[in-house]
Amino acid sequence: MTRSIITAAAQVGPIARADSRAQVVDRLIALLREAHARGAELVVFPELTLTTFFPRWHMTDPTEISAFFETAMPGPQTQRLFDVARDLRVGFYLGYAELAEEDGLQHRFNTSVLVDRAGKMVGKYRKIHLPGYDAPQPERTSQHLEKYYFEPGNLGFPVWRTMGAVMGMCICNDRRWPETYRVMALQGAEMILVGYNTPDDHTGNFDFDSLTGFHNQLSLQAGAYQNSAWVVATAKAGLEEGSRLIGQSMIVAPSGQVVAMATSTSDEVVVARCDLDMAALYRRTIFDLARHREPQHYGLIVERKGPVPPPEDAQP
Ligand code: CDT
Repeated sequence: MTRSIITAAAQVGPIARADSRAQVVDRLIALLREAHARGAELVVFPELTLTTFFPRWHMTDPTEISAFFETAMPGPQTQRLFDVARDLRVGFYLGYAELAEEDGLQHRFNTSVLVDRAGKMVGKYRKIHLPGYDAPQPERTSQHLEKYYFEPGNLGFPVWRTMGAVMGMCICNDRRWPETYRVMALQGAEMILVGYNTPDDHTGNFDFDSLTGFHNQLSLQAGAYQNSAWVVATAKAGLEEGSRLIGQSMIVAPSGQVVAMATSTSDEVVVARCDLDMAALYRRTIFDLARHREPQHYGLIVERKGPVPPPEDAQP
């Protein structure tokens, strides 16, 4: 019997700094309803879906910063979205800025949650690979201050058996790192859900920035193929407060093929039926991790941050 989940990437166009949560949630509900009308059982929203991409600004006033964060999920502003999704029996991934209290201390994370078709919160992920800087860079024309606003996630890359599949989550920059997919694939992930906000000037070097769309696709397709998983990737897109966020929301099959892609940088839903047996086929054959993966022969994997230094006698 074929196992499949009809899945939507619900791309969100620009959100202005002045837009209220209510305005954004209205847009998300409209996208959710459209996805449902097109048969979707699972909808993936972007990273930091509920506000403009605020790490582009250096704010110092704690009250101003807190306004971009959620202390509860669902909270008073987002409960409507959860209610509509439950009534329509649609599961979803939602990215948001989380203000958490742990061990009596406040922590800020770039977070996503996974909610099943009955409205139950299945899982939470906190972004591990935070890009950018922890302080403004005066020489740069645009800022990216995720390391200033967030701590690296402390939940690892868990996977969940839900909605008839094994699913994992990651957030934006995580999608560029092979470890992200591999850690989830080693736990059996069949679907990897990711939201992103990617400005087209993010390296500050035009040689690289001109390849932003290519690198987005390359990362998602390689991650899907090398790990035999569906990858559902959703952008916040368009000209947002002077920043050009790429779109290209896409659904990638375990074959590495892109089966659906957004054509705009506005609110847009793309839908595909994700056949989970396709993930199983690759994992039984070319990427049978138990039979073909050889970690004992890879040499020492050093658990350290940054590159491994070359051997002493290496030629320059
Ligand atoms: N949000 C996010 O992670 N964006 C990064 C680009 C910014 S790097 C300064 C990304 O990897 O798409």
